[in-house]
Amino acid sequence: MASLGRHIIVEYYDCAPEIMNDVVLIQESMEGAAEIAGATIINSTFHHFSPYGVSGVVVIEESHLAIHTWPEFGYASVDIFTCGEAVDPWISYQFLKKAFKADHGSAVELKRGEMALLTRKEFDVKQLRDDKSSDDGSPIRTKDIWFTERDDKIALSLKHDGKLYDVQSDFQRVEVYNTQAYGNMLTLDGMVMTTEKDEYVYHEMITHVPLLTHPNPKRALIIGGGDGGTAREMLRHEGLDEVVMVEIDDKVIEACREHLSSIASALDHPKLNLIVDDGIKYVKEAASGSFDVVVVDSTDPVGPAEGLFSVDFYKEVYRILSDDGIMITQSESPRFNNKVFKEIYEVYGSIFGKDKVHCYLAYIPTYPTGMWSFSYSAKGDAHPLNDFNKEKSKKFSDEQDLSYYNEGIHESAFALPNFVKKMIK
Ligand code: SPD
Repeated sequence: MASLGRHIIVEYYDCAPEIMNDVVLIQESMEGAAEIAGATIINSTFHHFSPYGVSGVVVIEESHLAIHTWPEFGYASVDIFTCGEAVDPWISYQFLKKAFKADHGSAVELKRGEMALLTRKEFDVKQLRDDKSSDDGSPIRTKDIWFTERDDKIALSLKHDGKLYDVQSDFQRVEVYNTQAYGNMLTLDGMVMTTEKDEYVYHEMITHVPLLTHPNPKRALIIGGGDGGTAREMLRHEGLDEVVMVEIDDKVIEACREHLSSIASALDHPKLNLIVDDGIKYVKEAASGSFDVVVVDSTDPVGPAEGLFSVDFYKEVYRILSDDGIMITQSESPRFNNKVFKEIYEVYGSIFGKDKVHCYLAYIPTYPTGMWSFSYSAKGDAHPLNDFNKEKSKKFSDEQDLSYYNEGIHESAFALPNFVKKMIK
């Protein structure tokens, strides 16, 4: 052997872009490439980046295989480094070229640790060795796949066991991941929308605050909310006669019915009128004064939800509210989306009147920064603190066995940190 190891540095061009963005398939291919070459896998870690791109490494007893992909160029850069004679890295190279459907590839081989240049050092090998008495000698294999929602400056990563749903709808990429910490998770265009384990914070806060403040809500409208969580919470309020929900994307509903059934559990409720259509159009065509509560349960202001953040849309919402009606919106993270946050509060103030608009907060670990805001805007005089009935709220929370909302949370959610107060002053 003329060297300790062989390192081939590989370029794969014109690969299938959808493969270059499929973290599960890439991980399986990289592990397959290691195994077919005769390597022993110890561990592998892969990340999917939002909106696209995959990085990962497979650690093998004989060294490692690493990858980074650029789906937008159909390109992958790969390192295959093997030590000893037993593993042939060129077998991995050929395997991956096929797996990635690469039109062409190129590779250079470097000899690592030229024997001619190495001198064996004298040392006591026993002292450097781990105590092996407690293990049976076989490597423990572990596997990590990560979903990452990434912005320019911050990222949120969640480890998962694979993707359960992946459809490009007419509006957005709809995916469901099986995360290890938060259960099944819905993402739209690579952004976390809801997870089984923390969804209750968002859905309880977006519904019970207005419904326990309004004196006698009868008709409620949800714009968006295709996962069904907001509808599920609303339908706990027996006084409501009807809940209309207008979701633009039937694939979101399909994904959640199939994989987030605890959130989508009320989508067939007899009082729910579920409409698959454009919420902006629905609001424009709805009769004036026809809803007591309107909840805008939207995605972030990019893609299909952009129009839900416009002045014209909120003016229409104002029009369709009854005289003492309340509008609630998810109003992003004050820290993370500070520009949008400031702008929308200005708009709400200009439509409802400054003193009729209030911001409240909740803590949602899977959203950027964890601090999330909701806006409360009243057409009439319903004040979220002066007009809410503490006893009724406590009774409701106890009877319904809620996980987040209670009378104390209702009040304290409106206590804002100074930096948030300044932003909406
Ligand atoms: N960045 C996350 C914003 C998500 C807001 N909507 C979530 C929908 C849950 N029903």
